[in-house]
Amino acid sequence: MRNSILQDILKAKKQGKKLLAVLLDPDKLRLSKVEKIIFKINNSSIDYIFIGGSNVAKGLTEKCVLKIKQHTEIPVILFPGDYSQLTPQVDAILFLALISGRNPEYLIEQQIKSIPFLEKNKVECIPTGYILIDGGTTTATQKVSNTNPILQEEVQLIEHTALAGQYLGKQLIYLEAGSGAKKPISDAIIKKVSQTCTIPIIVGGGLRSKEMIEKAFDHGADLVVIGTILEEDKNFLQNV
Ligand code: 1GP
Repeated sequence: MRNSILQDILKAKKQGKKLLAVLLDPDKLRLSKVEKIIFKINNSSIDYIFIGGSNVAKGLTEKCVLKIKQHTEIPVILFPGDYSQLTPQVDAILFLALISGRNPEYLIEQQIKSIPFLEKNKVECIPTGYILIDGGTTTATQKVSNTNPILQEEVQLIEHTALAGQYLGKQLIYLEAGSGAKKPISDAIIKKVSQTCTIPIIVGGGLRSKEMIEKAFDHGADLVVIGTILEEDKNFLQNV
């Protein structure tokens, strides 16, 4: 039997192996293009395919996952914008709590609404503290969740939020500048959070070059997520 995704991520962290994921948003992905995109992903160093978005029509995530799964063995991890995106064909679900925000809907309500699905379907769930940090644009997450991101200057607040997440039992911390961010998560934030937390750190939002990805890894990111750059540069995956 295959290891759980979380065990794989923990093992990679222990071995100092850095992980790279692509984010595919069902709302932006055309089903007819999936095969071509997955071909490129299969021929790259991508470790995981994240799937999810802030505004996805009901049933679309499942259609995308089924199509992706026809063409790859790379694990597919659901990164849901809300509980309606839950689908059983994924290899794991990031069970998110938006701990940077103060909206109970995204701290506990959505998680409760997920329970009927989780009771019915046996899918690995990874408790993840999701921290939205200002990336210089108003993100879809911010609008949908009706919460404010933490300012990049508030390094100590970000560090304490991440640590509180760890004490609450989260297994991963996701530092998110937002898809298409102008300012990715700063080196100082990544360094501070990765030095304080013992759990793996995911970093995403606004990373648009190989150098930026490497810099995030060098400062302590264990897993980096890229999305927008794949739309902007169709050949990007050949070089990472
Ligand atoms: C969003 O962090 C990811 O969660 C990806 O961001 O689209 O800016 O690469 P980008």
